[in-house]
Amino acid sequence: MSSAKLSKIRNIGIVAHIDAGKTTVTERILFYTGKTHKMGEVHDGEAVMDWMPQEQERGITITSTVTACPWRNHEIHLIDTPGHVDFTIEVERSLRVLDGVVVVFCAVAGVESQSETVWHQADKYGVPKLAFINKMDRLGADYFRTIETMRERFASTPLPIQIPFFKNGIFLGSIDLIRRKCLTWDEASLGHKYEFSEIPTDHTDEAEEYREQLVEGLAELDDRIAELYIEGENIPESEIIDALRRAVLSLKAVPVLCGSALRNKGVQPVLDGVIDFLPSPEEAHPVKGVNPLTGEGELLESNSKSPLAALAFKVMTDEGRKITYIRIYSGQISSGDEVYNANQRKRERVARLIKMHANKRERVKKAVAGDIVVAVGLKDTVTGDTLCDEKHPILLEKIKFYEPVISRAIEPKTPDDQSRLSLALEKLTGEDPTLKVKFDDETAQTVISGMGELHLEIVIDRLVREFNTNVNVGKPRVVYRETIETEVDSEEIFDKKLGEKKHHGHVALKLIPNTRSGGIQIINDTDPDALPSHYLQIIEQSIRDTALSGPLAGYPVVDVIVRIKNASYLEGESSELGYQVAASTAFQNGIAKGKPVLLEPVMLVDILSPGEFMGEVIGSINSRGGEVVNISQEIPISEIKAKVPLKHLFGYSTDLRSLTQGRATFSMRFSHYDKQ
Ligand SMILES: Nc1nc2c(ncn2[C@@H]2O[C@H](COP(=O)(O)OP(=O)(O)OP(=O)(O)O)[C@@H](O)[C@H]2O)c(=O)[nH]1
Ligand SMILES: [Mg+2]
Repeated sequence: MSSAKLSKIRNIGIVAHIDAGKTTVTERILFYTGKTHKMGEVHDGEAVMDWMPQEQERGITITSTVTACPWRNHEIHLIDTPGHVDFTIEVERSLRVLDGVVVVFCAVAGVESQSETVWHQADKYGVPKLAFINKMDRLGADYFRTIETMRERFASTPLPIQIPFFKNGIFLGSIDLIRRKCLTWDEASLGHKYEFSEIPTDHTDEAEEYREQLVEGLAELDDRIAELYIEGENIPESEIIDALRRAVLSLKAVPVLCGSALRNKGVQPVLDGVIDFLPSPEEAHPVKGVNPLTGEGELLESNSKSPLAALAFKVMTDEGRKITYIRIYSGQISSGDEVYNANQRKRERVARLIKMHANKRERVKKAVAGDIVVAVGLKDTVTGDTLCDEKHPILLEKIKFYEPVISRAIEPKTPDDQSRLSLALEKLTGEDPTLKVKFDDETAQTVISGMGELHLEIVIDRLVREFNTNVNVGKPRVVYRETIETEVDSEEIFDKKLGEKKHHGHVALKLIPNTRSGGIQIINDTDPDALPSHYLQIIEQSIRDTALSGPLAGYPVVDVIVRIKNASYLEGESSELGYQVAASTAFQNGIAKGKPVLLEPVMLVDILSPGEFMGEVIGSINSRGGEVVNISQEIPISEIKAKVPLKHLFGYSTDLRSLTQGRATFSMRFSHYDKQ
């Protein structure tokens, strides 16, 4: 593909808090770009993008869905992501492979907690944004208040390029500040047709005032506009669009638009905004990789002629087959090609390439830099692996995963279920890096752990429906961590003859309590010449493996600094097995001596409630051992942020609903681990 073609691609994600309207916006996009001929509604269980039965029944998105659609001679690859915090991994990995995002806000609820989280995630990956303030048709919608909150909370400047247009209190469309036009949508065509007309005279003053603010805001960020502004020139449309594009790509500004996806208003300008302001793969922040042979960093060129570099960002089972979503950063892949998996150091064959449209597909022969496609036939590739050219190996940065905080024991109902269970769990964990499975020897139960109650509920539902495996399920339980409270020394010598061979290993460790969230940190204090370096790697790996199960209740050990003080070497007798056992035993004994304690997950809870229930809400937090960290009292909805131990939050949504006549909502995300 020539670079002219690359400039006509946009890889875009739609991200936001749960229920902001991401899927509804995406369904309109598919409809207006001619990809679907019928508009599916989330609340009817008919959204094309929410194709899993679990999504349709609950009216929420669980798994991110990729689709491609044409607009203004460009090709937009779109990923609709879930807003529920249990599925954050879906957002994280989407942001990792996207070049730009549309952040959707609900005009009534404003900037909700998960929108804030995804905004910061996008900042972390340097992804430019466009903001769409949705649900302008609802009572209590407040466009400017939402923008004010964005200004307070985010580093980049929100610049409204539209203001809402109401008539007799009814939301009809928007006023385009750049083009000085009024946009209204035709209801009969379900918003397919829309009209640019002159701004009604009673709105011209307001429109000019906000246009002036837009130009002033841009002048502060862009020298070219500043010049024209000082000269007092009338700044042409094209200059504003170009300057805004520069400001968005450099992460300084975010254009803001408004609409009501459900009422079919305001969606096409979002597509225009994607083309006008968000980057093509060539303009996206350059992707870095490391050459595994030299350890040196390399910047990748977004070019189909360069050697292949692609990231596997999602693995799924589709009609019993394993499929792998990949983003190609440079080079190209044709079906039938052999590619090199640099993480696994293995060659893999791409049997087929498919372009996805929600859950429908189109076979393609070739995919090039900038594309997001599905590869069929990759047997060993897992989420986060890099596919490349064996002659030019490269490792792209891994995707960050989250550690599970909730577990449930499951037991197969019949021997047939038993035999299906392990295969089913293997497939599910292959798809979902945040799902962990452990077999508990003592109780002979399988324990699955994940990000939250909903996450595990969906896993169990899929076991039954997709894998025909019936299980009895235990209550949800908190996943604790273990750590030590005092510093200890621990030394171990392993010396045994196994068969004809002697095995020697000697390790002396100092274990020191680390700060919270410090993890396991291993520091080598031994003389560099004392021990061949591969034995040191064995010692480190053995410590990390042993830390997966602590002495108190088998939970992972965290927050310990491990100093390797000494490890003696005996020529001819030292062995891998010797150091492995010595390190494991020294670590285990040390933790048991170091006053081990349990750490519990504490969640950051965000409650939105009408002001009249504040007393009840705060009372409910206190009674659960929580601590209120912030209250912002606003009309009509107040927000309370609190930190509450996860073990006290089971069933909280039901309690909160009954306390507030169903009018408060809450969301939570992991905050930190703390002593009980
Ligand atoms: N009044 C009104 N309701 C809307 C609008 N957009 C979406 N909704 C409704 O809001 C609810 C949630 O919409 P979704 O599109 O599923 O929201 P989402 O952001 O995809 O939600 P998750 O994927 O679960 O995070 C649905 O009932 C929609 O019909 C709008 O513009 N106005
Ligand atoms: Mg959705």
